[in-house]
Amino acid sequence: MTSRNDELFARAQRTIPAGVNSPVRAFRSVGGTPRFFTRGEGAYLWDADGTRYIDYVGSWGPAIVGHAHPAVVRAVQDAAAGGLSFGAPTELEIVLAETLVRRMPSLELVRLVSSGTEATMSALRLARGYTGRSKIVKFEGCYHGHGDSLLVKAGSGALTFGQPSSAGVPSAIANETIVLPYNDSAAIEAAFVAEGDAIAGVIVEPIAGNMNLVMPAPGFLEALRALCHRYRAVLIFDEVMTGFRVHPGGAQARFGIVPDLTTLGKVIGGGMPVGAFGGKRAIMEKIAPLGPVYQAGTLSGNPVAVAAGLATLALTETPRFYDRLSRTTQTLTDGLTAAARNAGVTFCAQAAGGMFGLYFAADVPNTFERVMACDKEGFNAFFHAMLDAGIYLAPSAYEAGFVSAAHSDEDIAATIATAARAFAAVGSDSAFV
Ligand code: HOZ
Repeated sequence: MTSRNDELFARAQRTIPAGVNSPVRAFRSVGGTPRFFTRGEGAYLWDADGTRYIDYVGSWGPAIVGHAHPAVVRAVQDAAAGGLSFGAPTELEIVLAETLVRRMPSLELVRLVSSGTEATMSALRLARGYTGRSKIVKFEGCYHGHGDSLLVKAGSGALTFGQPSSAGVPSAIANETIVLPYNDSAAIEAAFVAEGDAIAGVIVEPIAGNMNLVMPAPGFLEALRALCHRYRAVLIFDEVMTGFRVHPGGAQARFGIVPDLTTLGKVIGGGMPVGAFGGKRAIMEKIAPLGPVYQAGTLSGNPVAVAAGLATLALTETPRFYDRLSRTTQTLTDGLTAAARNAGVTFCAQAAGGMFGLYFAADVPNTFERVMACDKEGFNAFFHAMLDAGIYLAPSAYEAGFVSAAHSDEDIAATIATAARAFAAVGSDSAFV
């Protein structure tokens, strides 16, 4: 019998490229039919066939308090009733800026935009405008949205589909991007020695979440900080994913490193389109109309989106919010690791705050090469076994997973029990062990 998901997927492909509005959603890497969701509540999603899933994608990060939290929905309804968009300043956007600055003190000034991609594109332009230099350093497997300068050896969907460097990016732009291996302090030092006076900035995911999940090696972020300081380049932490997800003050607070600029998104919009970039006053003052670097947006600081973000951030400020979120995520990854071991499956997992990585490998990878060496077929088999049993994981071996405050102990236990059956059922498959 054809499912409603199949029907919708066939229909979608008639008018939308590959039937989706963002590539990873197409399930091309794992195969099969994407689920078309009709509803989300707490830790759960329901698809067009009425099937319920425990959700570990969380809209790719924003849903940190779970789906449709009543306080967030109320804030959105109240804001919407007062008008959807004015294209003019509101008090609420000041409150969001004040909240971000309080929680992330490296932000001396912050500007709101509508997506993480916009935030990273603007931060790069600002780094170039501030320094008067043109080259940007990024790391292989890191993804910073789909801006031209950043789609060179990128992670996420670009990596998933084997096109880490996009067609359509002029070589004149790609040539301004220096790509180095993540976690390789010697390589970045060598790049600065060779081209230090041409490097405007270094952009990095302080925990990489778009090539599965890769933690920074001890000393790596410190080396970036010291080198950017020495060569007067702008250090940009892309915290679109990690911001207010791995620590109350983001990855920069977790590791005690102060970047020059930070980009944010996802959690700060609570599921609505909000991004932000901010940092040192002297750099941010180069932004128009204070300075010569232009950036603008009709929907920037949109009142409904800002209301959702503020309500979400307020919910994360309850005592022990991050302790519990981290514990829940750790319980999940410990349980999955134990279930795989019992089934004799080569697998490991790790948690970072409310993010996690799953690896069909003996050891947790700390480089791009080691991520690429993980057993992708094993992941795909596991993904489908879990999906069939009502657990929704990211449909790619190269994406991090996300846990929300709405995931109960029972949800985690049910997920581990399901994984134990999935590992046992497919564990004897040679592609999986
Ligand atoms: N690039 C996003 C994950 N890292 C996926 C965005 C989406 O499909 O919504």
